[in-house]
Amino acid sequence: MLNLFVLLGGAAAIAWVNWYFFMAPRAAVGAKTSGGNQEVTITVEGGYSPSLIRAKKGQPLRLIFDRKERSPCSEEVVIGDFGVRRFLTPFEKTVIDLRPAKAGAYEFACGMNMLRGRIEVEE
Ligand SMILES: [Cu+2]
Repeated sequence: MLNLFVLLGGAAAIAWVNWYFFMAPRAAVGAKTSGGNQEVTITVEGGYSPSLIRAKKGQPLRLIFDRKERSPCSEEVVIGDFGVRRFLTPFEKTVIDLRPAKAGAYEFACGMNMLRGRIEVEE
């Protein structure tokens, strides 16, 4: 009987972790635009905040990663679709300039693919 509870508890914990990391609702933040340049600052601390970014296609998009921790998990950011893999210095801002040519969803993640975010590029 006790074993069953342990098993159920474990299953519930796994389900929660999956929901938290992959399905929890996230508020989208639109990149600020000035003179055709889009810019958004992303705080890196146990995750990306915001983790869902909206941008317009065909316009330069500047992501400013503001890393507020030393945790090895977040030391690299990877934006596969743009061929970007960059080291984020702790307690500094790292600028990554993109120019999304096509509408679509582009994932970014830490080097281990644990922390995740998404850029949604609209027409
Ligand atoms: Cu990581």
